[in-house]
Amino acid sequence: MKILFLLFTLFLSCTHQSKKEVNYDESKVPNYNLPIILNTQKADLKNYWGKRRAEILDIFKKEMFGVIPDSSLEVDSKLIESGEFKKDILREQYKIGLSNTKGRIEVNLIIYRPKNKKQIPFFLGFNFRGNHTIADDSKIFIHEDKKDQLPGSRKGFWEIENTVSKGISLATAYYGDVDPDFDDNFQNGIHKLFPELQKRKDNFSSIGGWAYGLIHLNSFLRGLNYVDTNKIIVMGHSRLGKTSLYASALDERFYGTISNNSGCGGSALSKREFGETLYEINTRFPHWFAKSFHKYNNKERNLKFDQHMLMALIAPRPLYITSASKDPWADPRGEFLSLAHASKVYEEVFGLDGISKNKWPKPDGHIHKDVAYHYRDGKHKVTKYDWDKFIEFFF
Ligand code: GTR
Repeated sequence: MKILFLLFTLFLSCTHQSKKEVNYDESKVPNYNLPIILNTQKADLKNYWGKRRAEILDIFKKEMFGVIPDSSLEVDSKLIESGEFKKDILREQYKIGLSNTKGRIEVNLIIYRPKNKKQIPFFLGFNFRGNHTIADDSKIFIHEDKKDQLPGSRKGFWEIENTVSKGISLATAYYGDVDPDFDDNFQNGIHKLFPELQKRKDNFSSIGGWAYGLIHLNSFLRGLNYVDTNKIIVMGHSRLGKTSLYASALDERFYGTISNNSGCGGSALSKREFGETLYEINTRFPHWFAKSFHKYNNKERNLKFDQHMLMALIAPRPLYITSASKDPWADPRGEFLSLAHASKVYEEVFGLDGISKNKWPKPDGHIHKDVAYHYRDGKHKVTKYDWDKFIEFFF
């Protein structure tokens, strides 16, 4: 009997699928070896990077976010409403159709832009609760699926007047329009247009789907005559900050990238196992990543890649990572270290100014070089402090 019990315990510990206590103690971070991004002595690093970049992107597709459709969807659009929101701030609401032979989905995109300006730079990002929550603007259509959300309730996350008064536009859509955020075995949203991509281990995931959606919204914006196509910055918070990193890795037309408090599976190094772990994230949100990523649950040490490599795929374009001091679940220090390691590519391949030699700033400290980081004192969210810093860095 005793032997049976021992064997059973051994079996349980071998499967490693059980919940480990979440670690918030720096002294308990395991010793880890980070996979090296530039594993070469070659002098011609730019040439080498072309191949290495493709290899790393392939790892992220196969092992983490899943495959992305080869082809683009058809994009159709209709301007359904426009008007003046506040003095010199225009609002436009579009219905954007994304389709192929299997079907069509509709994304509601809202744009706020400065009046009388051409060649306007843009922040593009998804919102969590419907467009009607992003401003106190009674003209915004209430999202059918988000009627429970109060109009304007998320205006502090977006700070539209602040941004637009500085000559910058904002475009946003509810992320659930692209793919509803629950595990339905990929039957709805954008996935229903690609059923053939679901049988594989590196299946088309939800973060993959959102990123693919952002790529199409980027294409749409580029077709508007007032957009500065050289200055479209993809922005995302939390799960959508994980998405902005992947979207920018896939779509080099994005000029800049912001990943705000994106934590596990976003900016934070998984191998530190600090705060949210792969077991935690894959258990609670099994649809966010490809099935192939689940084998790393409680086995972070087996990863042959980590999040610094995802950031490196964005080089040499400006990249902004943030953390918040009251957000240990996202592992602020791991978010900073990830950017410090990714900086090697900015510095060694492109001769840019990274943060590899910088110390982790204190709360409310920031570092703005060719990449940027700030550590806001406060909670897991987006605030005016964040937007002010983004604008300071990018413009
Ligand atoms: C949490 C999740 C995080 C983060 C966050 C969010 O529950 O564990 O990884 O993405 O949600 O997106 O708000």
